[in-house]
Amino acid sequence: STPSRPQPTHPLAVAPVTAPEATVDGFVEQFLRNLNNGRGVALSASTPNDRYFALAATVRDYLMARWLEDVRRQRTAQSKGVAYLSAEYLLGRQLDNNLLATGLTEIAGEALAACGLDIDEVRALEIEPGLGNGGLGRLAACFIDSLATMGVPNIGYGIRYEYGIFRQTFVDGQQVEQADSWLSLGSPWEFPHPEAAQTISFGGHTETYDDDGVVRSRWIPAWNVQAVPHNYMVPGYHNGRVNTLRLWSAQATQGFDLRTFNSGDYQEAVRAQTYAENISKVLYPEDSTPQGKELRLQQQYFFVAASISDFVNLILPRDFDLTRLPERVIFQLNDTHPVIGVPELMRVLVDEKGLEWDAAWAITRECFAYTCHTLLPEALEVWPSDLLGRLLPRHLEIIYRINDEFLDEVRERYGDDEDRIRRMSIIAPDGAVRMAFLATVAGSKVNGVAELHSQLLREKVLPDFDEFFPGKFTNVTNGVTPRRFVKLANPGLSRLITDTIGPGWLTDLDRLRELEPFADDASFRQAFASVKAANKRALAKTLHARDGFTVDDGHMLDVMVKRLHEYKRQTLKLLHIVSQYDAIVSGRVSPAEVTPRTFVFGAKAAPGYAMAKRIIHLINAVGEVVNSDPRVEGRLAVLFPPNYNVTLAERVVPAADLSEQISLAGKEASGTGNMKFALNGALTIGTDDGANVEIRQLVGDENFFLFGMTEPEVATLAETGYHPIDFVRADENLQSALDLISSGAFSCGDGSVFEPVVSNLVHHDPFMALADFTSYAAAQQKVDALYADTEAWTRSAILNVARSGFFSSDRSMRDYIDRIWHTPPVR
Ligand code: Z2T
Repeated sequence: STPSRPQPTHPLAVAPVTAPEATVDGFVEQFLRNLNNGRGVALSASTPNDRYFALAATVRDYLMARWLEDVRRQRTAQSKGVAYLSAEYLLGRQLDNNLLATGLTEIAGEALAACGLDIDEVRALEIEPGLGNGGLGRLAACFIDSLATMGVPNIGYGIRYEYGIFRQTFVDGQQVEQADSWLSLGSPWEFPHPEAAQTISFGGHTETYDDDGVVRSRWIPAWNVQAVPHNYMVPGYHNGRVNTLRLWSAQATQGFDLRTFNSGDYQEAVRAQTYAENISKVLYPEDSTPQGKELRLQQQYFFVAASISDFVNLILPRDFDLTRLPERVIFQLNDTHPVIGVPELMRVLVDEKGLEWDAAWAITRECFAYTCHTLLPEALEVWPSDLLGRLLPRHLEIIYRINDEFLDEVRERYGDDEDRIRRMSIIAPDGAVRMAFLATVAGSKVNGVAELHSQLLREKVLPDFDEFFPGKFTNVTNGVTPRRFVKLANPGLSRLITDTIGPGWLTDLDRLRELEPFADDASFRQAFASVKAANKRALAKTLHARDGFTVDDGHMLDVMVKRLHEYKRQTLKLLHIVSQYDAIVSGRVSPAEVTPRTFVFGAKAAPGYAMAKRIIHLINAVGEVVNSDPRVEGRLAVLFPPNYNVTLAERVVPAADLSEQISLAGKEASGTGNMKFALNGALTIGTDDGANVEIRQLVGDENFFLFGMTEPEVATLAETGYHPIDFVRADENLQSALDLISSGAFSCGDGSVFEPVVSNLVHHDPFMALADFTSYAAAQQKVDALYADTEAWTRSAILNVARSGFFSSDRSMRDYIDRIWHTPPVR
């Protein structure tokens, strides 16, 4: 029931509260009010956590009136908005971002100083919400930042995991996971609304019934949970706009479900409660190999059903004509994780709202669009039909009907081409539901995340669908938010850019082009190089405090940070390091001939991915040996700070000289780290894969170190038969690097420790690292040569920055709006 609307008579009550005054005095007063009234402590008695909470609350207070206004507008205006459905949001820290958005950074610093506090100390307390695995979750966070900055109505929907991506530690060089209890001290950024909880049902069976002569189906669920919304502000940059991120948390219901779940047994009732609340307990840490677990399907349905109901029943007016739903919303499916939303919207429209099937299907097809983020076959989600039928029996029925009608259309077009029908069926021969197919059939558009990826998606993964649905497939190349990854992460570079080309570039990143002529300006190069040097020193400080590492000032910083996966080929990089080390210790080169480099790795392995964990162990083992071998004379260092996350990325990216983007061609859908590095003036050594292709085209061949096979060459080699041993025999540096690992040089003489890694490479090498080694090593020599010419290197680095404006997520959002969403900004 809707509560009655208040009829205020007091003039202060007719509009949302006004923001505190944006002055140091105004900030101090509000901060102290929040500390006293919100935390219940005096400044003199406050803990660092009290101060962090009060500071966050103060920033919130400046955003509140704008937020309430945008929420109101969302309900009353007739405009179309984006409902972004994503199981992951890798947000990173909020405080600095929200200070930046509001323009309060300096005022806040001064205000805290006036209270005798150091804002840097307060800022350091924030635990980042790690509600994502990697690129896909971080992309969602960049997109909602851009939408707010562009004034496009958007709600991000997702899951409020109690535990985000695990905290990685190393014990004897091996990954050990710890729970990420990011909420243990509470979060000052969320607004929980338990009173607005949605009931989400599961299990049971379906039955048919007679509805005035029409046979209809309905779902009799067996149990349910409450989905409690937690709202977060998503402020635009300097534009007074604030969108909403709504994350759902699972809470057990009392009553009905507990009774059906047990027979009055208290122990059992408590168990059932735990079972329900497990749904939002923990993020699945697999980035590319979904495990097909029932709990994961529960998570997916849980947040998608809550989100669709929220939009249809609460955000739209009560009497809204649902045939016009596509005029008000596009549900963007961030990979297949939310695809169960397709049959859910059908169920809502047909079973709950009483629409005819055909009308409901026409609406549904217009309301969804699907983004695919992978090409790895094992990453394409499928759900066994028995599991789906047990958990969501009505949805399985709906999927069967969607498939039957779709295959009828295929038959109409192609006749009884049974082979094609088998290939295109949403239901696989073993009965499993292919979620990417369902998304493709239902989506108004299907997009890949970089040009090459979209092309391979059309030609190799879904060719039958591309032929069947002309115009449905499109590309939107990923992007990253320059607010977080340039302005916040790299204040030095940002200042230099603004001093050189004026302000405005941060919301119009193509304007970085105006830096191009300055690549030839010696004093600009000098300034640019000193920013990079300062960023390196800042990283060195961070790594020293965090992990006790030392970074030598004169070293090139060579960085590979991303999830650990064989297709990304951390082993290729490692083999090159080992071969350089080998060349020194075997006396083939003198240390003086080696360009001094510090290699930085950052990578989490999925906890069940044994090979990935062995590779982490090997990287640490190599580091241990190389870093302490006096024969190296300090020319090489391998650093592997544990627990790489957004917060660390913001330190590492601006400090990097060289960005390693070395996946096997055709495997990395896009990559987004590659964009962050280029925008911060690192040069890329990379394969012709994902968005590397576009980066190289934009920055120019001469400012990019390309190596390795192209995707067609990879395909040909795979077809003709790949024998990694041939490549070992052809390159003696590779041979001896492998031999050195096998000899136990990095495992106290025990060659068996890393034997699985070596033999997997030599005998299988599923991602052809050995085939690309020679070419990689040659490209690394070119890196050394250019690095030796400081001025030429800096010139290239500047051109990387100047020519990477395309990779702003603002541009990605414009592309989605123009090609897929048709949701213009609202003034
Ligand atoms: C992920 O981060 C990505 C793809 C996935 O496929 C799953 C996860 Cl968790 C199911 C990454 C891609 O690997 C990367 O190339 C891309 O840049 C990123 O998504 C964003 O599109």
